[in-house]
Amino acid sequence: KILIIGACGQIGTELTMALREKVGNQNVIASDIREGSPELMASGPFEVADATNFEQIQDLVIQYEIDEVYLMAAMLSATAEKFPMKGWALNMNSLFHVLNLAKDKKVSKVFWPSSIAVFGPTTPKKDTPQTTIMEPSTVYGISKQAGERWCEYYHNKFGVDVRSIRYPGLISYKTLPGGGTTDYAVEIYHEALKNKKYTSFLKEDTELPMMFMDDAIRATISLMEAPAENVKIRSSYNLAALNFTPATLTKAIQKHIPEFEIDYAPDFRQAIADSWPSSIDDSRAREDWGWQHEFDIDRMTEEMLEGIKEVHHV
Ligand code: VAH
Repeated sequence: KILIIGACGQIGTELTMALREKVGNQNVIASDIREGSPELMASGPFEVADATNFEQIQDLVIQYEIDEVYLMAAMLSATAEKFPMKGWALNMNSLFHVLNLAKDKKVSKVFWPSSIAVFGPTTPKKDTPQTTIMEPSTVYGISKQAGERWCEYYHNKFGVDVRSIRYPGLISYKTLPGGGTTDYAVEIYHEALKNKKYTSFLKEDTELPMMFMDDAIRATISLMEAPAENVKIRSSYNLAALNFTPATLTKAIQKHIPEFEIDYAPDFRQAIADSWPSSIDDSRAREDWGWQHEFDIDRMTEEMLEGIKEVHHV
């Protein structure tokens, strides 16, 4: 049985639907601090739980005889800058609860998401290597770097089978992201369809590593299904698909909506984006467990525009 904590989030929602498709609805228990989309709620067991409350998580693990936990609950980069201590508490305490349940053999496998936010202003920005200087300058990035250290420690010290991916900015249409710095790349599609114009909170030449959600979900499941001996990195794997700027994304959208216009009004999130890499070297994920992205910017743009029309009736 699988427990997904944070099942109503941007990744959690699609991960829940994909895993239910794969292993059967009743074998995937979705949990979050509040209820989720009607589609998610209708598709299988759901439990309201606080990811920072050990007893609540332990009760779910025992009650449903959980084998694997995907811990997708977190406070993202922009919001965590507004509430540093809440962001640290949520991102770290939830991880300790799940790692300790695994250490006590109450669960056999853990997935925990890291992020390109673990890299900072002193990290090489182009083709950022798997192992390199990491001085994250955001609360979220600090929590992800610390989390990676703890995952590797619990694996090496207690044999915990925890696996992790440093997600780039993720782009999807089934749920709106909350509080991220890469969210402009989701909002822009909704605005292009609704208003044919968008004001970007990042400058036009801000290049960031990005990925369509379908690729991210497939990578997550592929890593979790890989033989343990192939998962040689137990901090977190670099993962990449594409990297683009708001200007490049605008051109991809204008192929479908020629009259779409963008203007730029950078806000506090520009400094966060400026501290992150512009492209990632994910050769270790390709070598160790056969990662290969499938969506380029044009295919992603088609999927996003079609998906938004369908799901949000624009
Ligand atoms: C954020 N979408 O913007 C997340 C992600 C790399 C970006 O961590 O905070």
